[in-house]
This record gives sequence, C-alpha cells and structure tokens, in this order.
Amino acid sequence: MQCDTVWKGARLATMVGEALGVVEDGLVAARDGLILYAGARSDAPDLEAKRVVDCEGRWITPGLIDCHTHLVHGGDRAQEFELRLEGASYEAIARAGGGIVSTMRATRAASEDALVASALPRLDALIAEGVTTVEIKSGYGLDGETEIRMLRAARGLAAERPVEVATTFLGAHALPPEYVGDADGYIGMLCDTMLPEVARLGLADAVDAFCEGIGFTPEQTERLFAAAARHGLPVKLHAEQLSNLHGAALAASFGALSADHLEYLDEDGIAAMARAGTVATLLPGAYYFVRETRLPPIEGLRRAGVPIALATDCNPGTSPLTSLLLVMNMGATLFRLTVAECLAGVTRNAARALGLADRGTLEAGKRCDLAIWDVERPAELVYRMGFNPLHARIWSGQ
Ligand code: DI6
Ligand code: FE
Repeated sequence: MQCDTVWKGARLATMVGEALGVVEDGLVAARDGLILYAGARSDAPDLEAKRVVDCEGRWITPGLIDCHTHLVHGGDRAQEFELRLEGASYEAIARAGGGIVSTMRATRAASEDALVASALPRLDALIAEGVTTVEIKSGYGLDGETEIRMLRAARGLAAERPVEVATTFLGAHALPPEYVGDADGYIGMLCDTMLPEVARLGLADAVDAFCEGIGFTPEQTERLFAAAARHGLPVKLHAEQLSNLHGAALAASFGALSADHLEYLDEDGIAAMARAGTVATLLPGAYYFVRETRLPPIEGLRRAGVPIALATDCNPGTSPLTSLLLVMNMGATLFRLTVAECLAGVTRNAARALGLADRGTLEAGKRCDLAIWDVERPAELVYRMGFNPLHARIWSGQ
C-alpha cells in the first residue's frame, strides 16, 4: 500500500475501546492527512512509504483536543484576581459590574486583528503540548458586531497555525449593560437577530449558554436552544457550575453534544445525559481556580456510562489556564479520574463533545492528528505538573 508517512517503532495509546487501547510494537501510516493504518507492526499491511520516521519507542496518542475554551477575548482580570484574594467572591464581583462584563468592555474595544494577536500566545501554549483541535467560544461581545468579530477571530486563528478550530456561539454568556433588567428581551434579540446572522455567516459550529443564577434561566436557555435547532446548530451548555438549575437535563432533552462544569449535577441530570448520549465535560481548572469544594458526581457519571471529557475552560475570569496536560493532572488529583479516563477526556470524548467523529482515536480513516511523547508510560502525561514531554506533533499528517 502506498502512503505518505510511516511512524514506526512506537508504542500506541490508540484510545480505541474503553481504555487506552495500548499497542506495544506499533506503527501509524498516513495518506492524504488520514490514518491508513494504526496498530501492531506484525498485523500491518505491506506499506510503501515516501517517508519513514523511527519513533524509537516513544508513545503516540491522538492529537489532544481542548473542547471548551474562551481563548479569544480582550484584556485580562489579574486585578480582579487580586480582589478575590482579598476576600471578594466571584459572584459579588460579577454583580458589581466586574467579571464577564469587564472582559466584555475590553473585547468590544479590540479589533479583530488585536483579538487574534492576543489569543495567539494562549493557542501556542496549547499547541506546544500536542493540541491539534481547539474549541473557541464567543461570549465577551454580547452585541452582534463584537460576537461576530470574536467568531471571525477564532476562525482566523486557524489560518495562523496548523490547528483546527471549532467555534461556539455563546451570546448568552452574560447580560450586557444595554439589557439590564430585560434578560428576556436580550434572549429574544439573540434568537431573532444575532443567532440567525451568525448562522447565515457560517461562523458557529454550535450554540452554548450560561444557565446559572448569575447567567440565564432554564426557560431562557430553552428558547435559545429552540432557535439553534431551527438553524440546524447543535447545542452545549454551561450547566450546574454554581447551583443546580437542572440545565444538564434540559440540554440533554435537546440532544446536546455536552453539558459542561456539572459540580451540582444530580441523579436525574445524569440519567438524562446518559439517555441522550450527552458528554459530561469537566473543567477542573475552573473548579480549582474558584476554590469550589463540591465535586462533580464522577461515580454517578461512571455508573451511568456518561462519557467524560476534560477541557481547560481557558478564560480570564475563572480558569486562566492554557495547559491540557495540567488539566489531566487536575482531573486525576482533584476529581480522582484514572489515567485512561483523563486521556480519553482530552481525545476520544473531547472529539465527541464537539460532534467530530473523524478524530480522537488512532484508527484507519480518522484524521492523522498525532502527539508523540518522550515518556516511558502514558501515566507520565497525567502525573507530572508543569513539564512538557511532547516530542513531536502531527496535524493532518504533517
Ligand atoms: N462559566 C465560567 O466558568 C466562565 N464562563 C462561564 O459561563 C467564566 C467566564 C468569566 O468569568 O469571564
Ligand atoms: Fe466556560
């Protein structure tokens, strides 16, 4: 069989099946950006490769996928962080006009080029650790013009680096000052004006909302999801982060790709997600940074067979984090996930949380997005803190 590249002499964590899908003496062959074969050397077809790379026993995993980020935004919130250290709560700061709305001001003031430029170092940090696909949300514009500018900047990042960007419209992230006291009116404007325009421009791959006491109600979320459905866009939801509004069950009833955060998720929510095949995206960086103490119901999710993804939630307010390796470590230490669960969370299940069936495992026919690691065993990817053992990163076979 003709192919472009063979990576041989590798140990593979294919992520096929429930666990790591380990292959000890393995190889990966790629043609036209897709995996032609991934598996044991002894079972491989006859391969005629233009290029052969000897991995010298290194481990190959699928390229990592960060399935929940707010990577594009203006400014930062270091000063707010200082206030929090002096005792102010996240909710109190948000109610006092800080929080998301302060990032909104900085984002509205930034040009598309400036948004791209300020996001690039964050994207580069992710890429340096083997990330090949990243989801990026809008949600700091909260007006049509700026939301669209954010989504354009997110798409623009994909032109700057060898990475795939999945975009999510999060117009329902917070109430902009123009609509104070009229959240229903804002949601109506999102449904009737902003979302149709975003859909018409093809700028969003999914629609998200912040369903929370300091965000939007389940009723408002439902109206937005119905509008998303009318435009053929899949939904996901920030749910049960600070309280239990039963957002995850609502999201599941719309066949959501994922419900995210979930510290306050209950049994009914778990059951609804299991029935709908909705991924539980856990965000240990936000849990850590806001010093949450309530754990997401990991054991219940496991028992119900809900797929678990892990992501950075990279955002200036509650998770200024750009390391998916550290997220895996936090998933293990804070949430007690296993090594296999952590790795599945940033590969197979992260792909599913984005509705991308063409990646996330090492299998024939999938995209050839690989991370090649200088480690002796996959556990090292989860075990270390602040150490990057990436040897090489392959995106689309290159
Ligand atoms: N939940 C979060 O953790 C972030 N957004 C959300 O809906 C926080 C965003 C921010 O504080 O800027
Ligand atoms: Fe988020």
